[in-house]
Amino acid sequence: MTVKQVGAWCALAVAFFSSADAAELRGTVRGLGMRRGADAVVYIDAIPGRTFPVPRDHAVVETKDLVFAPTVLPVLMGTTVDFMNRDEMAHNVFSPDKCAGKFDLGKLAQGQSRSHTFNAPCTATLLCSIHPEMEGFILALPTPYFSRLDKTGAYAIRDLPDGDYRVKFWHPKIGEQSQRIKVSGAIMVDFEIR
Ligand SMILES: [Cu+2]
Repeated sequence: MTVKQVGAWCALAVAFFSSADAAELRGTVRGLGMRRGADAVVYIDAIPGRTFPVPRDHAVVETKDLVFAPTVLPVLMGTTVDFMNRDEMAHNVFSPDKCAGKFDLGKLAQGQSRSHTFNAPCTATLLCSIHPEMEGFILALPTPYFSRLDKTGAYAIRDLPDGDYRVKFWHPKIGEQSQRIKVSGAIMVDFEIR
């Protein structure tokens, strides 16, 4: 079966495959370029009537070599993120975004860590008041069904119940793209960014 749609976020092909595990949505995103792939996220948008328990484990973003690492981090909303400074110099972490609570963690010395909890769906920009060139992103998402792209542009969203979903793509330079996909069992969907 082939799905063709007009628009920047285009499903190239849909194929069904048998998997030993439960349902799964996976495939590749083409047209991004290798270097930019790691900053891209594919995720399932909010599912009406479904909520998910807040993860107990904290996620971690480091400031290292004058960058936020990882640059883009997807988390389930409700997740607490620890910001750890691994550089010798001091850093600051703040976000001007309302959906992230416009937080400011102050000055972090080497080895220092401070936390913030992302309670609402948000594409939160992370900035450092000391180094204006630093920029990172936390994607606080409404479902735990998300995947960062690997080096080959592949993504995999596992344990996804059957359903009709809005699949979204996000990249800091490209923005958000969205498409409905019907998931039944294990399904493979390749996308192309135009
Ligand atoms: Cu800094």
